[in-house]
Parts: sequence; structure tokens; C-alpha cells
Amino acid sequence: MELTRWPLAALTAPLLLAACGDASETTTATTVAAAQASAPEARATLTTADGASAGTVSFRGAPGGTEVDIQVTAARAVTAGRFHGIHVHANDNPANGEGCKADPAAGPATWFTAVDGHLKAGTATHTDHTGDLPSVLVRKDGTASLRFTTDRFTPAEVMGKAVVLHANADNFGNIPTGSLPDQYEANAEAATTKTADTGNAGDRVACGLISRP
Ligand SMILES: [Cu+2]
Repeated sequence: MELTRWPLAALTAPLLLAACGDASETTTATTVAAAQASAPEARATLTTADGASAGTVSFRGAPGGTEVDIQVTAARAVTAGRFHGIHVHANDNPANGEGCKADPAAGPATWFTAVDGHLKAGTATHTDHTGDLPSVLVRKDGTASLRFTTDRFTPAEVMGKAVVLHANADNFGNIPTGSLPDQYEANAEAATTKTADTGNAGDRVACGLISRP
């Protein structure tokens, strides 16, 4: 019996390997062609309060919406191994100043307030804001990489807005109540106003204006 099986296996394995190799090459060629055909249409360079580069966020039109590519490079702006909230902020109220202005001599709670709240339509609350994004998961080395597609905005619609990286995780409106460190005191500001406005994602640690690359 074994004599019958082995020749069959020996014949099948190279065929499978050849098929996998062909598929991989086709996929790679398609990916490269797609990347060449679709350069970023908008980009933000994330900067910390003291002016250091903290990464980039790119936007390009893609099947199904806008592909967003987030690359975080500054370990000191984030906490290794943790999720950090990141959003598109409206930058729409000149009374608060314009663009990513931050005074590193001031408290972190005041950094980048000039870009205003989340980009949103009407009275939408978090997580229904136009500018709400998935959170980045920071690796052990302090960097993060995240790519996804959203249909909430086009690259043109976020031009002139700002991307803000936050100090803490975004709670996405999930507010378990209780006394443990990861729970919320019922009706406290963090459980109500801050959750509805920002997902209680904490201070703004890096910011970048969205413009043409
Ligand atoms: Cu935000």
C-alpha cells in the first residue's frame, strides 16, 4: 500500500507548490500595480508638542471608500503595547486658533486644542462622528502601523482638517460602570461628556494638518 501512496504524494506536492507560487506572483504584481496607480491624495505628518515628527497618515481613494494608512514612529508620544485613540478633528473654529499649535511649556491637556473637536455632521456623538477612526495598537518598540478603508469621507473632504493622536485608548462609547480602574463612575464627566465627545481618549499627544502630499 505504501508503495502506491508515495508516488502519488510525490507527484502532488510539486504541483501544489507550483500553483501557490503562481498565485503569489500574480497577487504581488496586482498589488504593485494598484499602489502605482493610486498615490496618496492627502497626507498629514504627525508632530508632538515640541515639534518632533511622530509619524504620517495618508489618504487615498480605494474600492469601497478611502484607504487610510497610519504609521506611528515616535515612541515617546505613545505607550508601548497599548491602544491609542486617533481621529480626524474638524479644525473649523478660528476662535480657538488654526492648525496644530501646541505649547510644550503648557500642560498636555491644552496641546493641540486649536484643531477643535472631532469632524462630525450635526449633533452626532462619538462613535458616529465622520472623523472617528479605529485605534492604533502600538508595538513593543513604540511604533504602530494600521491600514483600513472607510466610507465616511473622501480624501478631498478631510483636506484642511487635522489628525490627532491621543494619549489613551478610545472607549468607543463603551462605559462599564463600577469602581475598578477600567470602569466608570456613573454620570461622571468621563462617562458622559468626554465619552460622547472623544471616547475619553485623553490628551492630544501628536497632531498633523491634512494637506496635499
Ligand atoms: Cu480626537
